[in-house]
Amino acid sequence: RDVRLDEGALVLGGMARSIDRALLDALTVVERDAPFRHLLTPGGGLMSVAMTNCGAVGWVSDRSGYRYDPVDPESGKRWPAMPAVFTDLAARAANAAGFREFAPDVCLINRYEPGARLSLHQDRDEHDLGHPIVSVSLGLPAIFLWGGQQRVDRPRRVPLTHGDVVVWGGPARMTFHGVRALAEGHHPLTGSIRYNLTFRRALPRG
Ligand code: MD5
Ligand code: FE
Repeated sequence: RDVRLDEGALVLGGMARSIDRALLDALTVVERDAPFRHLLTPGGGLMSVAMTNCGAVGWVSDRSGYRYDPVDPESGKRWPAMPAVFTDLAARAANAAGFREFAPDVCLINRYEPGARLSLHQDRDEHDLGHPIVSVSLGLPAIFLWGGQQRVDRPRRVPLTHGDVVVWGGPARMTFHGVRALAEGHHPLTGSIRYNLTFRRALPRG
């Protein structure tokens, strides 16, 4: 069930399934203090994916650009702490892919409703791109688009389902990627929603 997509990208099929309820319960707590919101892009459009964060910083976007911010601009307060069940899973997944002592300082949480999508992009707002990103899919399945090092490279379609964990690192870290528009459906734990948790090391240590 574990598939290496390429050097540096490892799919740990279903790794989070056994703790799915604990993850979703923890998400409910995060959401209470930092509700999901549709961010404005620098171009002025609203993202179809709704987002929130937990950890020392959070990824945000507005008319001025993208950044990691220690404060949630909606509340003016710090982001909720990262739940232990999140931190523990991220560290175990990174270890399984050969990244020792991964200490994420942010978990960006994406919420997809039917029709929501993520167009092809690279994740390059983090200080040290040597750290991996760990992503956890929960709820409805999605088709992940796994491109190349250049935007024009034709992406492969990778189905990601409930409980799948992917570790993206090394040469894969800067790959162009996206998520196709979510199809309608029903999942017993999330209803008509897909969640994706992405664990990142955004800031330098210290
Ligand atoms: C998602 N989220 O399914 C994806 C999963 C995001 C985002 O893309 O930026 O929030 S993370 C997929 C990912 C992260 C870093 C590198 C690569 C893929 N990659 O090299 O393909 O909501
Ligand atoms: Fe991304």
